[in-house]
Amino acid sequence: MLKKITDKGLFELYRKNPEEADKLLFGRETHSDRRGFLKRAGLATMGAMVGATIPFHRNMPANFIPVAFAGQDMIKGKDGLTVFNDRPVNAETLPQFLDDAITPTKNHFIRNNGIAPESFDAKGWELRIDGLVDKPMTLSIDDLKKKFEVVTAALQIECGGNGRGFFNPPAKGNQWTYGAVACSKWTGVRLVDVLKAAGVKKNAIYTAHVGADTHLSGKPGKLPISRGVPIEKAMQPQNMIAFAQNDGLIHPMNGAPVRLIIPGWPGSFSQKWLTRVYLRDVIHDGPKMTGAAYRLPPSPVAPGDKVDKKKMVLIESMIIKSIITNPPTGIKTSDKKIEVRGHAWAGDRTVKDIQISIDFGATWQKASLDAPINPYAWQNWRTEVAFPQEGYYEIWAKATDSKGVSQPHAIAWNPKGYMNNSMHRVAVTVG
Ligand SMILES: Nc1nc2c(c(=O)[nH]1)N[C@H]1C(S)=C(S)[C@@H](COP(=O)(O)O)O[C@H]1N2
Ligand SMILES: [Mo]
Repeated sequence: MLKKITDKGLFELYRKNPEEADKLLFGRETHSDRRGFLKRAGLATMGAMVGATIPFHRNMPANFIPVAFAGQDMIKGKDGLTVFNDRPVNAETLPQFLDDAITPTKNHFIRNNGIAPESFDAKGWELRIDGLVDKPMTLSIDDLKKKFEVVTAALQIECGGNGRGFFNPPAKGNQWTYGAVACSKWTGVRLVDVLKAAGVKKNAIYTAHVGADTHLSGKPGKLPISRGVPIEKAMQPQNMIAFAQNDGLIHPMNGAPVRLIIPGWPGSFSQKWLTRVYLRDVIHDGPKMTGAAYRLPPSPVAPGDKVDKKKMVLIESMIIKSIITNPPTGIKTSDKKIEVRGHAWAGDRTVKDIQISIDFGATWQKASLDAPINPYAWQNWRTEVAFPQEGYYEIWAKATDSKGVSQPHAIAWNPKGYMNNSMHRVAVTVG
């Protein structure tokens, strides 16, 4: 097996047999157990591949791909990501690499349902706007720039399954921990301006989004994902057809050359490699819009309960959540005072308060919280905590939204593993 991995390379092995590759490298049995560390054989292999021993390998999180591999095509231009798989590519960002107020492109997570298109070239790209509109249009990226007002905004995108990795019993799908969220600065045109130019017909009630990626099965014409939003949501001015990320080109894995951004709602609405938006007079029923996809039980259920698919309801706005980006979990420090900081967001709402505890929730201190720099940007916060003596501490963060709803301790379990907004906790040892 060791030979297999050195002969073929890590990514080849991941492509052929992800379970086996994980087990070999990280010594974990299933996708739901992420606690593995590099085991002896895996460590030797990883060492051979980076060309040296890895003295601090015990600190390497499961699945963490060393930056020495960043030349690999799938993650070129990305850094600090933990890769779950490469077909399709799925990779999240460790909380400490989400520390910036605006997420650098290299740290923006990747969530692909299918195989990315072969070309990310803006030249010749066509975006079709049709369905229930008065004037169907085909637009180039230059047309977008010329015909519509160009806008820039920091917009937060979170995958609906972020935090799924902590579900017990586990829910199938990517075992995201904290890092399927980002807030890059995007430039593009407003979706509403484009829809208005096309003329929204009276009977249009839903959008439908199509991208240029292909289905894992390779079946021509079969879409990996096509989601849509109610027309009232679509007409909100913050939704963007974006052609730039952080003043540069959009990263190929983040949807170059053009993508949709529907901030505050599950990331799945934000179609990458956007080729078509059409308007419908029914709730869109494309792939990942039907069945149990992106749906929650109508009322809370006990962990493991079976829920009738037909009763499940579509997720719209994401909910109040926060992340601690400093300190990184597991650090040892001799400082009795440290700055704790991170971000908080609340879907269509705003965050009004963030509280920090270092005593397992007995007492809380208020952190200083910035207003969003524009609607649908995440909000940055910081505070200093003082540890009374040496020892093991946990820092907990709890945000509250504009309607007074706070993050819970416990996970609101649901069959598909969505919307885990339980408090983020990091471990600190002082001494
Ligand atoms: N065309 C296309 N768009 C897509 C997806 C996809 O698989 N194909 N994944 C969606 C999901 S589930 C999420 S969470 C976001 C993630 O955006 P990112 O990969 O740029 O971080 O893209 C969305 N847009
Ligand atoms: Mo997602």
